[in-house]
Amino acid sequence: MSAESNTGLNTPLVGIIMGSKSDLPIMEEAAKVLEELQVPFEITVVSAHRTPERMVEYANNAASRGIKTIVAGAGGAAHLPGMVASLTHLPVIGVPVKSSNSIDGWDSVLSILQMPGGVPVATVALNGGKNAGLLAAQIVGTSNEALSERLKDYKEGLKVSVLESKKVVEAISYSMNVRNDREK
Ligand code: RP5
Repeated sequence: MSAESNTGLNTPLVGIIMGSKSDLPIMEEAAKVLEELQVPFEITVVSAHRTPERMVEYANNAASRGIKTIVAGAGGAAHLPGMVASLTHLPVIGVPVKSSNSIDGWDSVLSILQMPGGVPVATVALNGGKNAGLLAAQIVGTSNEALSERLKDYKEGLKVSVLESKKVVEAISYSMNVRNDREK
């Protein structure tokens, strides 16, 4: 699965990987936002524990294939993001997943967050697939003017939607006040 870009960039720039297919509902949020922002990506399963050789191969070859950043999600004893970061110079964004083998999510968060000095993983919130995709787009956008413009539009869209929701909320409180005044 990959997204086509209208910037002339068609090879995947972001690699989305996850420890298990069961992580997909969270990790596809990263894919969706990359698609929306027209950032070409690839998405696959790479398990640190069940396919360690595949993990090493993926991390070793990602940069030479043109990948600029890797979004890695895993749950429980979530070693995938940290191990991939140990094998590549590319920025790695870690997504802690609250999975079936996760006690309460803290295990996933801390496994990804508490990296030793020298091997950073940019860790997003628990189940934060969407923000991971956005952060990946922002990394790619630092060297892509068209994408950086789309990111500015995206941020502007957030502002507009909050201002719209503000109107709806204020209209509710206005009608409640009117009703209260009538009942007095
Ligand atoms: C982790 O174990 C995976 O990333 C997943 O979050 C969790 C459970 O995997 P499954 O048992 O659902 O395959 O390695």
